Amino acid sequence: MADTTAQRTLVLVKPDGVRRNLVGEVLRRIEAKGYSLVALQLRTADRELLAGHYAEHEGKPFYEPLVEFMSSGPVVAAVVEGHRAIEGFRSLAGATDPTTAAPGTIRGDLGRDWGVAVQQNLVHGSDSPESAAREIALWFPELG
Ligand code: RTP
Ligand code: MG
Repeated sequence: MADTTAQRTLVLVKPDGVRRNLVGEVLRRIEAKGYSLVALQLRTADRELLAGHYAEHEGKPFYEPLVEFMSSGPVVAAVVEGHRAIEGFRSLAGATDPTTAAPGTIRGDLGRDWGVAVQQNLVHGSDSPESAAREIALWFPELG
């Protein structure tokens, strides 16, 4: 029977994760969970792409520093597929704030937010099927 729970989600390894050579570790955790990579790229995002990606946060106090940080170096963007992958990857990532993210999660195990803003939390994952579709179309228009 076809798996009707299969989903695609957009994952980013943020500039702090790439700078700290944690790309392999993040992808390892994704694959170990049983998810598959559908698309993968390394690129430095421009402000236009990030404005689309973070449209929901425009106007919030952390928006400008977030866009500044996210365009400060290359990110790895991946389309990840699997059983309830949207919720599942957010569970792998852990809470937004690395200090309080649970041990066993990417942010909880690997996050180093001391002395820096909470925005440096290594990864992004889409938060709903609607966000996933929108974000995948932004980062990988060829998949549309
Ligand atoms: P993400 O979108 O990156 O997967 O993270 P999230 O859902 O856990 O967090 P969200 O609320 O969507 O916020 C997006 C990113 O903005 C930065 N942020 N900074 N108070 C702050 O300084 C603050 N709040 C959020 C984080 O990088 C967060 O991941
Ligand atoms: Mg979010």
